[in-house]
Amino acid sequence: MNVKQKIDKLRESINYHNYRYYVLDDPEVTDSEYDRLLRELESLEVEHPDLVTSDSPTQRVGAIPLSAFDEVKHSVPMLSLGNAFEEQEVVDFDRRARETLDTDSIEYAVEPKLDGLAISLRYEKGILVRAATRGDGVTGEDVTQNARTIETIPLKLIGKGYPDVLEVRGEVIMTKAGFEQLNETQRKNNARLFANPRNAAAGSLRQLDSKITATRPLSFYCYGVGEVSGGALAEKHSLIMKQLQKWGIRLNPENRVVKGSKGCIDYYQAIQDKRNQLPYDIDGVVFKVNSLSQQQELGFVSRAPRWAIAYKFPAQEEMTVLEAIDIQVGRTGALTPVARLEPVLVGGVTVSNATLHNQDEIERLDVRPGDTVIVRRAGDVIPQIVSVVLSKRQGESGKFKMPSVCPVCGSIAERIEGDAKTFCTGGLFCEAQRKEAIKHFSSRKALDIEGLGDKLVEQLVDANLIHDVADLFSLKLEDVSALDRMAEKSAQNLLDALEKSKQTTLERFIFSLGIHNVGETTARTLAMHYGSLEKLMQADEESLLQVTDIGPIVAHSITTFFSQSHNRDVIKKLQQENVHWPDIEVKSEDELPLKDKTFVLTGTLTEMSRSDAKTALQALGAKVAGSVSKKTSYVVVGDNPGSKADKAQELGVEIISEADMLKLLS
Ligand code: 9MJ
Repeated sequence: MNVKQKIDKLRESINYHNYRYYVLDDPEVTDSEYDRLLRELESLEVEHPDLVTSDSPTQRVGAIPLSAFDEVKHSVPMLSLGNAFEEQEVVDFDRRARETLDTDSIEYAVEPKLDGLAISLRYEKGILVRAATRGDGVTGEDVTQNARTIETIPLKLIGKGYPDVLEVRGEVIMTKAGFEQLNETQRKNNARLFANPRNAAAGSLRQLDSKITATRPLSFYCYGVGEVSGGALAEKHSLIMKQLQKWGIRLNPENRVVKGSKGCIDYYQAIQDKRNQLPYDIDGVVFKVNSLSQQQELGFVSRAPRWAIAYKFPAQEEMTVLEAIDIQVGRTGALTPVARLEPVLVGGVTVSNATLHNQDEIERLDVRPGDTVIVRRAGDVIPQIVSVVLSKRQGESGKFKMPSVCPVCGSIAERIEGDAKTFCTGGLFCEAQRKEAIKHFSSRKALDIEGLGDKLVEQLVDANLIHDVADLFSLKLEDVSALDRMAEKSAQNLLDALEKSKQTTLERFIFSLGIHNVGETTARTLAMHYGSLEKLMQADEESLLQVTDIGPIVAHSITTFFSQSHNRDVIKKLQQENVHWPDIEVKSEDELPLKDKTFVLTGTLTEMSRSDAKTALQALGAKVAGSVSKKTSYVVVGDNPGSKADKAQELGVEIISEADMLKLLS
């Protein structure tokens, strides 16, 4: 086989696997096998650039950015659809069609109505030569470069028998999951958020730089054809769709064929019931007379066919007035602004609240009490405010600002740089956080109170038996055994476990306080550095910044926590209940046990993350390096270690397991 034949074979194989994966949703090879084929093709093409063709599966991205889109005149206009909002309109549509056709019953091809952007893909001799948006139906924009980056759009048809010219029409969409992910990335990059998947799909397809489009999770479903010449297609819409599928075009798996208006209405119901489970947004269903000769007989009114109709679901977006912005304190202490709305029916459900996420979101929307807003409810998700109708803003309501104290407990509420959320710093004290704080306090890595699970904490708080963590230690046997499903024996076990937990370690105690940004590793570092709680409580930010791996955010969280009298009160109460620990002899830098030792970590650790292991090693004076050299003292090998383990062997550096490292740490 010569190189050209090899390349052709690889392309054919990749196109076939794309078809199995995207069109049939039934892959024949693993992702890694697919990647291997693609890489093999890529490297052959690098060696033989003269053999690269534009329909090669390696050539999806790469064109240089455009300054504007060219216009494309559609050779066959792209249709719009008439709408029905009520059952009666569907019944009337079917009756009119039956009368025109002089028949008792009509067969319909029925499809979900995807909420994306219509696109026309022109294949000439099986090669994608142009992609155009719908535009006004007569003239659209040439988005070929962008469409080529969408993996569900084949660059080349597979199989045989397709017409010389075949325009495939359908919808470019973004899945709900893809949309959420994209907005998450946009949020992280401080970039503009998209209001809904449709806008995100539109914004992504209409990028002048196709490299950006390539990063966006777009996909394509076909629902019709435009120009067909140099070959003929089947006599029914549903059969044409099946032909296209065989040539590698993706169809919606929900497409069906039904009889009469009853079949159409039943389908509408079935899809509506499924709407929230579908991975993409739809705004209704489409009914199409299946027979092409019947379609021809029915003809058009202006640009909408008399043989098709869209039956729309109730809208998911409505307009209403934002009455106020309230603050809710979550179980983790996060302060979340909540929009109180004048109640409005959205998609059949009355909406009176919507989340506003955080200060950034409020600023992005520039939403103020009194504003008229667009509210969107998609499925089960919490309703969102999409935008403000600025033209309806009256007077000058001030911009909204997050409060500086927690509305539940009055503790300082803080937004730390780099975090979008504002948090209450009341920790142990805040009623909103009470249950979570107590669960954390008793958890395995904190005071490790055996038998005090999440359910029991909730019962104890709900029964008003405890208000803060210190109250745990004054629980009485009769109180506990009176709880649901609590026999005297297990109540006594709990009291014993509480008694036992009083003897703890400094690092566990620091961790148990639930100070923001202080996890178990930081707690250990602090314990080792300060040796006693008193010293830690007295430390100022400057002192804290001297501690290994403690930066300004963590330092600030710690000083804020201890600066609040109610937090100090709870600690005092705990000590009065005889929660105690031995102080730690603080070693100077020179005395640290792993001083002069250099560690390299490789592979996945199971007991702690690599970064926690690094901090723990550093706390004992060790250095942690990124690569193995003769100076390395130990290479710690986790699961699936990389080449560092081989290098260690080569250099004769001692290799130890994660368990060995934990022994050194303890
Ligand atoms: C959508 N948007 O899903 C049509 N559509 O047919 C389906 N749109 C359509 N069909 C003719 N499934 C014109 C538009």
